[in-house]
Amino acid sequence: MIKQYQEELSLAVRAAREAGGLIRDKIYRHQVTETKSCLSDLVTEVDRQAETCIVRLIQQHFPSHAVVGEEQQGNCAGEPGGAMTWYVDPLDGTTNFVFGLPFCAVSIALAHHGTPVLGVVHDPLRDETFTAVRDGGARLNDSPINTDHSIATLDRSLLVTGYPGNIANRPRMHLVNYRQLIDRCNNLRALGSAALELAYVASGRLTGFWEVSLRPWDVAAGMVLVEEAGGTVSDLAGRRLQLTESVDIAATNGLIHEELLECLEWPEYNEIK
Ligand code: 2AM
Ligand code: CA
Ligand code: CA
Ligand code: CA
Repeated sequence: MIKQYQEELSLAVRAAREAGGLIRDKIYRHQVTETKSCLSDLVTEVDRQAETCIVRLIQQHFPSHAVVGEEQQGNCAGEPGGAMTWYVDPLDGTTNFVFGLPFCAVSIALAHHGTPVLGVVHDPLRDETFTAVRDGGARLNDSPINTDHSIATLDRSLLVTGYPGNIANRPRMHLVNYRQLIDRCNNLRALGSAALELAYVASGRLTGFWEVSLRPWDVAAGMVLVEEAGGTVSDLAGRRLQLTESVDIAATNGLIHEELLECLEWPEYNEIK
């Protein structure tokens, strides 16, 4: 079998580890923070430095590829409109990072005509690198990983969700979903890094994840990880996930997917009401 995207994978791992070094060096120090769209939307020098480091490496090695990064403020490096687009979240879990809560990650994905084909999520504080290439399986460092197929019902599932901070326009939907699921699952967490939470679903540490109003760089890498680890990823209506401006995502071990979706409201529901 011809292994695809191996050069891209090594570069993504190298970039994620370099950026991760910056995060590891700075996490327990005081952070100078700025706010973006609202008071809870934080950014630090480390977010920007890590992104510069990753984008520079990608552009050096793959000058014809487009690169979309969270801190580029809408500017896309490289050639937009081509077949290959990288999605870079240099520091996923900035709020945790700012507070010194050790749960954050670097997330790098490559998409081919909009379909994510490669994902790397690197946790610099535990030195854990989750990788996956489409049709090539998922790994944690050098070992293959799988979603947890020993759990088939919500009442045995450890679920995770998040509050992206920009849900002000959909608070009701968020509370309804939270209320529904807390009653139905074994337990529910909110750990603050969507990329790392998806990597944990891929490696079986969590059974399922949902979150609304995320951005493509939050989910693109984790989506490949979960699918390659044997899980299922969709939007909240069960359709194939598209990397649009705003992303609502459900990702599970596959076995609980339908039951999770049955408990979740999806945005169109609000519009219909
Ligand atoms: P970030 O740390 O890269 O911004 C937390 O639920 C998840 O939502 C994280 O992956 C976080 O990514 C993302 N997120 C997006 N917008 C956010 C915001 N305004 N405040 C906090 N988290 C946000
Ligand atoms: Ca952010
Ligand atoms: Ca993010
Ligand atoms: Ca980020």
